[in-house]
Amino acid sequence: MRLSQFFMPVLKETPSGAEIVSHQLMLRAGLVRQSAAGIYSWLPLGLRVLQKIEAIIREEQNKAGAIELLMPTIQPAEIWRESGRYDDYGKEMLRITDRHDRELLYGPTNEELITQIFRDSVKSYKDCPRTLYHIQWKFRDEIRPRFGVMRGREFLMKDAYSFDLSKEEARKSYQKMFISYLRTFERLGLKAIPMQADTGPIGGDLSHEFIILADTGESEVFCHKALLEKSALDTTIDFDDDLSPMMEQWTSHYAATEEMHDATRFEKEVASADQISARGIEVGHIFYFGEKYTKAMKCEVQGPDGKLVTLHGGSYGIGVSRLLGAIIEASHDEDGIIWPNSVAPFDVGIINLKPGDEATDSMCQQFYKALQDHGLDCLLDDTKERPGGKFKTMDLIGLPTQIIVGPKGLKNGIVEIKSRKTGMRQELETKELDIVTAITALTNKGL
Ligand code: P5A
Repeated sequence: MRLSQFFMPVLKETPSGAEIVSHQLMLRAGLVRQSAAGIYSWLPLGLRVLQKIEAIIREEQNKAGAIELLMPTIQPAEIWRESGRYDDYGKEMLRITDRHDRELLYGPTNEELITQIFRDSVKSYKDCPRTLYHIQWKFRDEIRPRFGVMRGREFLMKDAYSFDLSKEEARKSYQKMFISYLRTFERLGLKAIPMQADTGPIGGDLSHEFIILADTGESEVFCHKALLEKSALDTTIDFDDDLSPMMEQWTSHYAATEEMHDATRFEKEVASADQISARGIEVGHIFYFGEKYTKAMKCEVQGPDGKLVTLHGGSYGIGVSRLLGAIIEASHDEDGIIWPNSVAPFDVGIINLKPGDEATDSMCQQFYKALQDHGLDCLLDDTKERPGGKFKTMDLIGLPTQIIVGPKGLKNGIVEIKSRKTGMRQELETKELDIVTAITALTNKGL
């Protein structure tokens, strides 16, 4: 993409009213614009990141055996009456009446709708277990939408729902999602800690929140330090294997959200040097709720013995749009965003220091083409802005690698490569012209 032809309205000043750094940077870097309180338009740069996050989530859901479908944003009120949640949900639910006076709502979550679909389509134990998911916009009329996309009213969620024949089987489905979440967040460049959590309006008796530690987080959390050093990507995982040993490794240390925190237990189980008490951002939340929805909505199948079995359910959410904010909170400096490679809107930014200079234009073009040919996405700054402004913008939008090309360097046969993360710069001779291989090597070395 050429910046001169792109749509990337960056702001020089920090907009007033944006309280936390991720919100400020999302506005300044031209990722989102507010349309109404807690409702955002996704500008091209922000949309690219959102789509990259979605792709990683989708890959990991599929690996764990979940199957994608797509449910609508608008749901009929009657299924929520069936489950008994229509009145409970209160003012957070956006209720709509259509021209025929039918009651509809903008879905805040989809337990009811998926249970209806499953109930009406699956009749036999042979079609269980199944975990179905979608990535769809939700609406919750939060009293205090704040911090930009972190607590929005309209927000994008990945929500999965499992249907099993027994509690025992349901626990296995829960474990698959639990491990899949650890892998997902790690691929997004985040250290997410699973913590015992409260089930709130979703219900049930087993639940974990996945928490990113950040000073600007909305909840207070408590855990053992060891959880910060673990990785779920170290080992290859077969989701058909028994996942209990791996679960055990992650759940044996103390980790709890404020609602579930037990100070006495914390003191007893964790040496004071290992205690972490911090603020956190909830990027995922999983629930096992058994027969809560399936019983009320008569979601049952015929078992092997011909008797009807009420299915056991769980639901599993990831805050897709919130993740942009969380990633930025976890990865930025005073100059701007530092995107992890896996979600960066472009892999490389090329800065043309003197558009119009023939040699410079031609070298930029060569890089641009060679990188694209190697499957790397490039943003080429070919605008007339002065160099200082270009450097600032490139740092602000946080692409992992920058290539700086100008007439002076070229006279000496040199371009500069800069890593956004480390700030390290390296000169590269233009005559060693397998330049992309050179960049790839440098990037892998963590330049
Ligand atoms: C699980 C999936 C549920 O709704 N039903 C379907 C269950 N869980 S949850 O915890 O309420 O939400 C799941 C995740 O969505 C994100 N989230 C939000 N993101 C932005 N703005 C909001 N107002 C908002 N509310 C929830 C969180 O990441 C949460 O973990």
